[in-house]
Amino acid sequence: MSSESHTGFFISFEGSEGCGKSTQIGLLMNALQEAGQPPLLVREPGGTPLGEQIRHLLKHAPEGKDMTPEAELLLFAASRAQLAREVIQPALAEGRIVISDRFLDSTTVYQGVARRIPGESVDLINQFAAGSRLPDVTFLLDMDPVAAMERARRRNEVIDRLEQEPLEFFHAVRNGYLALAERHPDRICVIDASQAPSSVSTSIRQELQRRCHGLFSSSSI
Ligand code: Z5A
Repeated sequence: MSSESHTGFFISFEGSEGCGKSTQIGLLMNALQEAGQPPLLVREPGGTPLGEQIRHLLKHAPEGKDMTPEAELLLFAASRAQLAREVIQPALAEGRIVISDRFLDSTTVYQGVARRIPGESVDLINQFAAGSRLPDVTFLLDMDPVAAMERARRRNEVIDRLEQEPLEFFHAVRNGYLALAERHPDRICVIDASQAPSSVSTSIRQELQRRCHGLFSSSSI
């Protein structure tokens, strides 16, 4: 699919909680399977046995209650460092398509913009943790955070530590993502996530087809 030094294809999904990442990833997984390109799916934080323990600490463990922004940043980075080397890089080296539910842009925006950790520190730690391979394309599912949160609440799941932040936090996240997309227009593709799931999914497949010509048959877009 690519040159020897840049094998496989790496796709990440980003956006506020409830914007529809899992839904769209599921639809894309099905489409890629039908196209004969079964992808590998990973999530952040998590995706490895170590990363899943870190996920629990970050989201639900009582020990995380008074976590400092700096400790939070380093835990997300530790999870990513393990995932990148244990799972993502080997799969890409085999030429596979890898889909990640969040990757380093989440840290740039949540810890950098919303938690106000200086950008230079976040960039340095992100680079160290993720290594040299960045996503080939990132789908930013953009929508009003209040509407996204309402969608998420309808699932009736236990509310985790990050979800308890005030609304301003999630507005900062949205604005942070949009500013990041302006800085990386070639990599980050902004999709209107307020549309129906099938329309969002079509926009994503069309963009992938544009970047990887022939990935889908024209009848499946
Ligand atoms: N975080 C961080 O701070 N720093 C980092 O570096 C990283 C992460 C990597 C991870 O949470 C938290 O960690 C996250 C950021 C932070 N915290 N917050 N807040 P997570 O992994 O548990 O969850 P999430 O990534 O935030 O997403 P989510 O809650 O799983 O939502 P989603 O996957 O984007 O949405 P969904 O499950 O597909 O859809 C939500 C509901 O809406 C569901 O009932 C769907 O059926 C429905 N839906 C989906 N699409 C539509 C459309 N188009 N119309 C109507 N309804 C829809």
